[in-house]
Amino acid sequence: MGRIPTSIWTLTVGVLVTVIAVWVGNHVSLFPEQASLQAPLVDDFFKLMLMIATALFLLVAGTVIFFAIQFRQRPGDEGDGVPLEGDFALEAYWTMIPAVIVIVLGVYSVQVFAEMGGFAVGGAGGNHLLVGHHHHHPAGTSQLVSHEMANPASESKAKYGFGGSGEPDVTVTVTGMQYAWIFNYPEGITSGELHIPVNKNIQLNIKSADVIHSFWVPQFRLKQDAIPGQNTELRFTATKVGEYPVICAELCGGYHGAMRTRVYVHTQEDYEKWLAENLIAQRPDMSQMVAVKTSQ
Ligand SMILES: [Cu+2]
Repeated sequence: MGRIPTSIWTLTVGVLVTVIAVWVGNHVSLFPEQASLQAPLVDDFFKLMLMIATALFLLVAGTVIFFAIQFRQRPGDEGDGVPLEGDFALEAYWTMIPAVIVIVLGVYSVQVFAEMGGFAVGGAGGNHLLVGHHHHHPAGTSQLVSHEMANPASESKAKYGFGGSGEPDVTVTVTGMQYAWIFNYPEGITSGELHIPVNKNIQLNIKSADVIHSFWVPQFRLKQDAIPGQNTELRFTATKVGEYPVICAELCGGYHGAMRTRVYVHTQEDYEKWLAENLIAQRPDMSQMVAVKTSQ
């Protein structure tokens, strides 16, 4: 072992650590399935972090183990160790390398944030669309009444969240309250579950009726706070038909753990069917609401 130069050893260890780190990054999957266009952006970023973390772990743990064995106390050795103090080159390296890693991750994360629409909040005016939508419906009055009751704050643009520049295909108002999520559709439907079509540009206008909640769908890799008095926005495209959990990710009270529902990603056809079925099912309630309103 003594005959092999240190540089060869360093190179070998470096190559080995890199190969293992890259393999771990590409083969170890800690996340649930990807079900949105945004998911791969988050996962690629996590993959890079996992590679760096694996390499650092191997280097640190490897060095500790190697030194413990190589420089262990030999029989009959009762002396002190060599008096070492400070090493400028070494300290410069172990300051510079983490600094570079942090800067690279920082720049990359901002890029992912931008690609997901983090800098384009309120850009498309999805909230305005909600208001303008009534004109397309012949049953204008009933739509308007039920709608404004459901969305009192629908005109205010979101300041926070993930937006987009194009017009959304489907806009849903999401209300977080202790301890449930309520979904209001422009068509006048109110649901306890989120139903959306696959491969469409979805905009959620998120608000809270009481305390701070957080709308989270792990399979979409998306999470957005519901803040009382301040609407937020979430723009995404679901890519896989299926059923995924919606979880409140902000401790909001005693039953926070039970604040869960589902998001159903349908084909366009099934989504339209669901819309039609629920329009019919909810119509009696809607005309009742109108009747009450007019009789006052
Ligand atoms: Cu909650």
